[in-house]
Amino acid sequence: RKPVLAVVGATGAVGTVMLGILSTREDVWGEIRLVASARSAGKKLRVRGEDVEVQALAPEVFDGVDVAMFDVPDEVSLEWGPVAAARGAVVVDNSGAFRMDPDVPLVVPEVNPSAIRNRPRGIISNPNCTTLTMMDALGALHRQWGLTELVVASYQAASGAGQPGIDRLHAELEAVSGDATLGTRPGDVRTAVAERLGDEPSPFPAPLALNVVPWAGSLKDDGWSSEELKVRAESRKILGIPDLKVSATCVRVPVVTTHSLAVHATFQKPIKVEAARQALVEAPSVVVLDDPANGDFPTPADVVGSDPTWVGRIRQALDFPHTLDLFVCGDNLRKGAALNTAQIAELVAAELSGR
Ligand code: 2RA
Repeated sequence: RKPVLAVVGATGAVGTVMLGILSTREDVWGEIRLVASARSAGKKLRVRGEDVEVQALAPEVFDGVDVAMFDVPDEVSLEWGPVAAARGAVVVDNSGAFRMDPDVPLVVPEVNPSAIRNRPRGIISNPNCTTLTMMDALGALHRQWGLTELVVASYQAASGAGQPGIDRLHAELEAVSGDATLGTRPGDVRTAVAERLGDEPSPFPAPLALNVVPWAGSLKDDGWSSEELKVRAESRKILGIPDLKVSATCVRVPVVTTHSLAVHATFQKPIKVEAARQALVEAPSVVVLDDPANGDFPTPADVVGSDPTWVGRIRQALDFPHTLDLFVCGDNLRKGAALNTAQIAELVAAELSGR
């Protein structure tokens, strides 16, 4: 019997991409059950070429389910993940609720696939999309040179904040269109956005159109954002380097989908560009696009909708012989969320069917 899959949060931005991914990857699933909040129950969504009715989240929807993928807010995962696990499903969760729980593995299939086997709570976590965007590239380099320090700046897309983030960016872009003087006087973009969009709540703490916003997540101690602390803690856990030195600055940019990172990575052994490039070319999920003389490097607008992690601008840090600088782009809704979750779920499916 093929395993039964539940997709919880099927109607969100990640859920929508997930249904596309499930429709195009090798079909390892028997029944696929779609689950969302009561508000969306009864809606029909297309998966594997069929219309499937969305069911409201309730304990019974997990009966007979082998694997349950969750893409819902932390508090919903916290409450319902254990309910699904208690009913026998292996939960693959994309929220932040369980990622740092020592009894919950945090998995990137290209980096630490065997971690899925140690899941005493029946829950496996999917990393945050910002961390995930650089993990398979860094995992490939770490295997050969031993990563010791990581300094990163992120350039995060609006869809990291879900469909409300996408909708807000488009609304702001419309609000600032048509006035070629905007962006030349202090506060003019903010005023134009406020005049057109009024009090409509935004997931971003400043206008994103014609701007960059050095903030993602919530405020933690000493001025750090939750997103920056996740990059640090999750990188350590996934790569299995508890004392990895990490410093991150997370920034939102007016891009719809695909996160980018400027990475300054330091290794135990001296590292040269050509050898690093070779290791990245050989990493199955990484594509190297690095020919600046011809204007070739990854950009979000070009790589959105694709599965790989794209790496370019690979340089030897001039004053640091053990350090590489590189630029990484990855679709935050695919490898950053739905695709990695699907890959983990497929590993579990293979395990359950004894393959
Ligand atoms: C963001 N990483 O980009 C978050 C979402 N998971 O906002």
